[in-house]
Amino acid sequence: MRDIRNIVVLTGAGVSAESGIDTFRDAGGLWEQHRVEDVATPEAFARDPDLVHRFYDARRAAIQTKAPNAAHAALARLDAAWPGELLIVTQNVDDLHERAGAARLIHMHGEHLNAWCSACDQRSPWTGPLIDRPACPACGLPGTLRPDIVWFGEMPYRMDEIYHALARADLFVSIGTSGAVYPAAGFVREARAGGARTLELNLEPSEGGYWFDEARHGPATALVPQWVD
Ligand code: BV8
Repeated sequence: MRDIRNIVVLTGAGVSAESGIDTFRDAGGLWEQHRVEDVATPEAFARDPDLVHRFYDARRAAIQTKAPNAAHAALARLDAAWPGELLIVTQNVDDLHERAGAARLIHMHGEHLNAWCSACDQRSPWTGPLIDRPACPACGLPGTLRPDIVWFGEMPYRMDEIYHALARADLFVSIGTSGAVYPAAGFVREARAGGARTLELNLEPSEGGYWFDEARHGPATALVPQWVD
């Protein structure tokens, strides 16, 4: 087996579950009887922007009351100590990886704490509930901000960098994701094609669990420190 120098870690909602942030399996369909797929789309935003703003304003407020857990902390320790290449790709839009200290990090599905202006196309730090139609910090226009979140049907961020890292990876570790959403769900196959070993750390087997060389099942706050340390 070749030495492990370059690592790619993919995280999903399961890594933040023990911080008290609902995963999509828990929240899906529970929120005002809407499936996330029905609320997290450009069409939903065009159809009913207040519904979508309420959904994201509520989730953003909830995130700000949560703290990183032992899994986020272990990944931050790995990031600080790993001498080779390391990239943490998160599907999550919370900022718990950053607050734990991770630096080599990509939010492929956007970030709750940013807003994106449809008038000037600038992204800026979120300043308050978007349902109140605050002015864009960059261009000053009111009512032009949307959540800086990649919705279903939209292209995830920084995919070139992610595929480049997957092609070079010696080890791919998927943590706390159901493997239900693409293109993230296909990363394990990209990594395998590049010759990487693949490891899944998840509460239960994911939809793509059979693609992994090894799988360990249990809570992330137990499995991730055990793997990192
Ligand atoms: C795109 C932001 C193309 C929103 C999100 C048919 C086949 C294949 C693909 C498609 C298809 N139909 C449509 C598509 C494409 C679509 C897709 O994949 N749909 C799915 C539903 C089939 N994908 C897209 O649209 C993507 N874009 O394809 O663009 C394109 C090309 C060119 C030009 C333009 C466009 C964009 C997808 C991004 C959508 N946005 N997030 C928001 O956050 O509000 S997705 C959202 O759901 C999350 O970000 C995440 O990615 C996904 C949920 O997944 P998980 O994170 O895995 O969460 P989940 O709850 O599902 O699972 C949690 C896991 O944790 C479970 O396994 C559980 O067991 C585990 N767990 C729980 N507790 C713990 C734990 N594990 C450990 N410890 C614990 N304590």
